[in-house]
Amino acid sequence: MALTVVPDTTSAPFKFVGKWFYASGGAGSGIVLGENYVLTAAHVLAQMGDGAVFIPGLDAAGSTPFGNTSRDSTGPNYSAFQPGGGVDIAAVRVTSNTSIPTRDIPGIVVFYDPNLALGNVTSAGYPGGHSGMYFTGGQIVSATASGVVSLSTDFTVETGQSGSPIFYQFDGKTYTAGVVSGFWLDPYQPVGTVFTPISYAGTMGALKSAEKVIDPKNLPENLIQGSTYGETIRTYHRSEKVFADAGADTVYASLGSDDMKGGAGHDTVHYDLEPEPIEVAGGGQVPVPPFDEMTATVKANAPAGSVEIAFDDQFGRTTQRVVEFEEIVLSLNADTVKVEGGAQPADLLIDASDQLVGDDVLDFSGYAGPVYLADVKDQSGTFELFADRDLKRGTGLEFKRWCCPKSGWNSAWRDLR
Ligand SMILES: [Ca+2]
Ligand SMILES: [Ca+2]
Ligand SMILES: [Ca+2]
Repeated sequence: MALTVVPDTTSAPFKFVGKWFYASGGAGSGIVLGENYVLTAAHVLAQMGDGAVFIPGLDAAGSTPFGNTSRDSTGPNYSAFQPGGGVDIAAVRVTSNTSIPTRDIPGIVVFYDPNLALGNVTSAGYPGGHSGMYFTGGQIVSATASGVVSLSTDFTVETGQSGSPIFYQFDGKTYTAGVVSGFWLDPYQPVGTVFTPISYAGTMGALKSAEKVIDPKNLPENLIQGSTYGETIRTYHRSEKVFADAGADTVYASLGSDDMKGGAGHDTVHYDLEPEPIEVAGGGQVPVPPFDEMTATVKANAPAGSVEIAFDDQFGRTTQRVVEFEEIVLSLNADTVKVEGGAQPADLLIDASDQLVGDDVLDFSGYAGPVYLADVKDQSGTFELFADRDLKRGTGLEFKRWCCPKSGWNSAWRDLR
């Protein structure tokens, strides 16, 4: 669509879009990405210089409804730049977020196959030949594996719009899929860069430097869209919605109130990797308890095996929901695994990593579906395991011993070997 003036730059998502004023003259566009970060094109970062100023919501009259902020040259930034039409995306550290509420910022969407981004997108930015913020839209018509996208020629891009967000709608919400990089002439061809798992990891790493002390409930929620192939999906400190889709997928859990859907295929979610330590204001690090005091509950009457995983982090109790996962690998600190009636995962595997101790509980007494246990044993004498029927041993897994039906559970441990 032709460039259309944004009538109200204080409405979402436009209030997060802003104009970069380079230190030595010149200008670009960008969007507030998170606490103390602005997303833009890497070539905009390369040109802006120290002291560049970013003004979100700037309108044609020159009013600055959310104040302004400036580049924090001490970083850390994330920048991926392949000059000459390649990857061109950057997360730039700024000195403050002005007065914009962090939680209302559009989340990031990352596609494990960039071709999944094909389709309708929109953008807003600051074309240099006009005053004020302008809106445009069109389609992503092709994408490379590294996330370089070609936009339809009706997606109008002029000088100055470099670094404008590419907005993607999903489920009624606006997400930021990447940025406008620029355009080719003769023939006219607007181009951009969308997030890939690599740039998402780098961006989340930079964001974490500012967001690690913020409860994920007060941060935007990101969207991770897997492909129809099996893949390894890593999650980060923000709350994330994960659609692993078809294929045998492996997801590594992290912090935040994540919702994960495994889709078709034999899918595994790991809660056994320690989250990165948290750096605290004033210096020093606090190790994050590795999914401490964890409970896993298969909810009653949940369709297709909805499992709630709860753990304690530095912000208190966090609950994540996983559905359509066949294997759940728990941390060494798993304390309660309670499987209630109604849910029917195809094969629920609990890997307790040989560390259930003390008053830990494994309770399958109300569950009718198949449950596989790996590496579970009593280490200190009071571990309880309830089961109304035979449990099963996972293929190739070390299965120690199991207990009899609940009615006589403490009478006879059995050795499966
Ligand atoms: Ca997949
Ligand atoms: Ca997360
Ligand atoms: Ca899958």
